[in-house]
Amino acid sequence: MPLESYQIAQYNQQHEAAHRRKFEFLAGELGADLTERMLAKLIDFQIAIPSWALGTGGTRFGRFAGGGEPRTLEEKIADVGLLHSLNRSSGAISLHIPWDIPTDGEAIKQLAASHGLVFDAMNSNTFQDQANQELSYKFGSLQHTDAAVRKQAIQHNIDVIRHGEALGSKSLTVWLSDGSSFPGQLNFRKAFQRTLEGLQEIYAALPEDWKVFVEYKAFEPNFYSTTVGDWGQSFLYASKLGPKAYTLVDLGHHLPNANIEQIVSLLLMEEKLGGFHFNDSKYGDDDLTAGSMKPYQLFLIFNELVDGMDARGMNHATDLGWMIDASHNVKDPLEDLLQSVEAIKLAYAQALLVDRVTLENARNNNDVVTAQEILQNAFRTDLRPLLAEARLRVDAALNPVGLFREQSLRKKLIETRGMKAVSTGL
Ligand SMILES: [Mn+2]
Repeated sequence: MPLESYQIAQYNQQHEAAHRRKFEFLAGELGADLTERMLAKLIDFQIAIPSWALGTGGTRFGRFAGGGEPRTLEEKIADVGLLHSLNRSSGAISLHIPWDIPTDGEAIKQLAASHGLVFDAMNSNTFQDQANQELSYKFGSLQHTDAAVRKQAIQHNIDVIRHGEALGSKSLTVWLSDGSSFPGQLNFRKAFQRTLEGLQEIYAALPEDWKVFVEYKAFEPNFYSTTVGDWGQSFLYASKLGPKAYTLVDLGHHLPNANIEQIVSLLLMEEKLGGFHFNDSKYGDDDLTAGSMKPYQLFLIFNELVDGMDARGMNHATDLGWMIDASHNVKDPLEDLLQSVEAIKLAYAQALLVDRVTLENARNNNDVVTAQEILQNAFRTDLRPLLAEARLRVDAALNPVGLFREQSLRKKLIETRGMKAVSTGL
C-alpha cells in the first residue's frame, strides 16, 4: 500500500484542532440530534468508482497520459482501495467488460475485499468493435437489422452478467450507442422493437436478485436519433421488461437545460429509478468533475432523491446504485475522483438539511419566496466540516486531496508503474 493507516492518523492529528473549531461551530448551529443523524447517513453513503475513470481520459483529438496509471484490473482495484482509504466513501468499483475481464473471479473478489471494496454494477460494451470480434457494431447492436449481430450483442451482455455473478455484483448497466446519424437511416419503430426483444433476452438471463439498468443518452455518437434517447424511452423499455428493470440517469446525457430533478422525482414515484451516473457538464456529455459546473443543480437533484426515497421508505445508501461516470484529460484522475465524491456527498448532506415540513407548508400556501429561501438556506450552509468529521470518525483523511498531495502519492505510483503506464479504456 502506498498509504499506511498511521500516515492518515498523523495527518489528521496535525489538522484536528483547526477542524474541531469549524465543526463545533456548525454542530452548535445544527443541534446535536441533527448533527449525529446526518453524520450516520454520511458515513453509510458510498459512491462506486468506475474502472475507466482511473486513467486520464481522452478526447477524439488526443490523450495525454499522466503516468502511473493502473495497467491491470488488480492495479485498478488498488487505486480504488487507495481512494477508499483516503475518504472511506468509495467502497465499490464498477467494472467494464471487455476492458476488465477477471481471469480468476474468486481471487479478484478477495483482492477487492482486502481493500474493503465490493463490486457495483457491471457495464457491457457494444459501442465498439473488439479485436477478435466476429461482427461489427457499426450500425448498432441490439437494434441491428442483422439478427446475427443482435445475437452477438445479446450473448456479450449475458457473458457480462456471468462475470458479475462470479464477483458478487448484483446489477448490469446497459448503455447502447444505437441510433442513426441521418434522417431516413432507421425505422424508429422497428429499431425500438428489435432493441426491446434483445433486452428481453438479456433480462431473462438475469439472476433472481439482479437488476438491469437501461441508461439513456440524447445524442452522440449518433447525431440524428438515439434508440434509448431519453428517460421516456428508457422508462418504456424498463416498464415492458418487468420489475427487475430500471432507468439509469447519467447527468451528462440530457439535452441542454433539461430539468433533471423533475425526471428523478417522477421516476422514483413510478419505482423505476435504478441508479445514477454522476458527472457535470456545460455543453453536452462533458464528463467533468461532479459539482464543478452546476453545484446548485446537483443539490436540487439530491433534494428530490432524498424526498422521493423518504416518501417510499427507501434506504439512501443501498436502494439505488450510486456511481461516478466521469473521465477527462487535464487532472490527476485520483484527485479528480476525490473531488467528485466530496461534491456528491456535500449535495447529499445539503439535501438532508432541507426542512421538508416547512417547505411543504410553503408550497400548500403558494408561498414561493419561503420555498426558495428554504432550499437556498440549505444549499448555502457550509457543511464541509460535517463531511470532514464523518471521515475522521472512520479513520479517513480530514482532507483527502491534501493528504494525497502531502504524501506525493502520484509520484509513488509512477515509481512503481512507470511514467508510460496507460490504463485500458477510452
Ligand atoms: Mn454513463
